[in-house]
Amino acid sequence: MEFINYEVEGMVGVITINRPKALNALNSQVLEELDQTLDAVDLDNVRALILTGAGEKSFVAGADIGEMSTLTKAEGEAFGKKGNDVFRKLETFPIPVIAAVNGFALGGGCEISMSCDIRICSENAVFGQPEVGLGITPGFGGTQRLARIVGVGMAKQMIYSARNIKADEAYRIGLVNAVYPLEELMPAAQKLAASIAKNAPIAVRNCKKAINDGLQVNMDEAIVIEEKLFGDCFESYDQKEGMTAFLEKRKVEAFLNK
Ligand code: DAK
Repeated sequence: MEFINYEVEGMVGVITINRPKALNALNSQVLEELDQTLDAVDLDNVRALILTGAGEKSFVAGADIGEMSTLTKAEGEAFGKKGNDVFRKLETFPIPVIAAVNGFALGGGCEISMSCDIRICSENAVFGQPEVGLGITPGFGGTQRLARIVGVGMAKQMIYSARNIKADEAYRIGLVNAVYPLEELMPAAQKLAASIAKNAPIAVRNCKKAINDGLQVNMDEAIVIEEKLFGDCFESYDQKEGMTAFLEKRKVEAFLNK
């Protein structure tokens, strides 16, 4: 792979978008490589992912403006679909994904971070949806996910005005869960990922699915989704081990993802 690095440490996989000369902007090749990387994740052994950008300046500075500038309507639609498919794959990926936002997260960069389950960022992070200043709408889900995360009023203000916001404001409006000095960001992401990875994997996956799927339907249907995923945990080795350990007043020996 030219633009994606993937490393596994323990039960955590780290995906790094590695195109620092263009501030990790998303061109077609980056999107294809990211798609292939997600397909290759060993879900038997990896229990959480971290997504970050190479270098100290940028997470992802958006979709590649050079590549987009000459697209026809049909090509623009195809590019949008390519991005949307991989972003959706990330959003519905069976295991949790943490975005460690280490700098610019503009346009498609903000959008890819919003396809992750959790966002944390460095103090130099900058978020924004500058598309209307380029004559386009956000095309990788920004109009939909930003409104769901920070609320309709704030999302409309950010998108209509194309104003970038800094890390402290992103934290204040709930776009990120925490802000760290740059050098502490990846250790914090690793620690968070490890705290997820130590829990029962089937239960964690079912929680992700319950939250994601439940948000798409009304409360009556959402509760049924939760019931089914709750029931699905029973008779698993991990459910038996988790509850037996509690009753025997001992620590869980190991969750085995079965
Ligand atoms: N695309 C391509 N190259 C980029 C880039 C981008 N988004 N952002 C930065 N670069 C490149 C620069 O061109 C420059 O390359 P060289 O000139 O060195 O060859 C290099 O990265 C370093 O950038 P700067 O020299 O500009 O660095 P500065 O520190 O001065 O400025 C900056 C950093 C992030 C403020 C600035 O680079 C900037 O404003 N970048 C553009 C940010 C932006 O507007 N991002 C949103 C892109 S629009 C859709 C699908 C998707 C989308 C929309 C629709 N459908 C098909 C419907 C998504 C749209 C977007 O994401």
